[in-house]
Amino acid sequence: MALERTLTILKPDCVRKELIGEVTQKIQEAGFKILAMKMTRLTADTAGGFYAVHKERPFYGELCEFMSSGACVPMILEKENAVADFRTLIGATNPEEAEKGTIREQFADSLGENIIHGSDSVENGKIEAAYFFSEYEVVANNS
Ligand code: FUP
Repeated sequence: MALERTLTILKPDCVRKELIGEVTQKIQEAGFKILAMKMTRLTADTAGGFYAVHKERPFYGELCEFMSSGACVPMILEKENAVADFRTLIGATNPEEAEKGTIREQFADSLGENIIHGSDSVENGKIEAAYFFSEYEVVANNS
């Protein structure tokens, strides 16, 4: 299996609920190496750019409002088969449909406020990583 990178965001609800530590621990225990990490706050415009693929969807406005409602913590993660394994770790988009033990099942309240993002492909992961990090902020993690 190939070593891959994926982009995650601990969303504003994750930060507000003071779950940064607990969720990050689950990510690391699942074998993901953190190559880049920061706390930042999106504006409605930058959130809209990140989710531009959903521009025509009815939930787009609420999504941009929520994603810009507070601080978030994006990270670039690396692991073999990272994209698929991370989506397994976080569970279905709707926490009511997420498998038991997944991050969304454990911590998320609703479809709209579902704690965490994970890239859906290696290609999108690269685009999303570049949205938050310059190449100088991505550090090799050999530990
Ligand atoms: P995911 O890949 O699991 O992050 O899900 P999507 O890209 O389909 O959706 C991105 C975000 O839009 C979700 F995290 C939450 C929000 N969303 C809604 O609010 N309502 C929907 O019906 C679908 C998605």
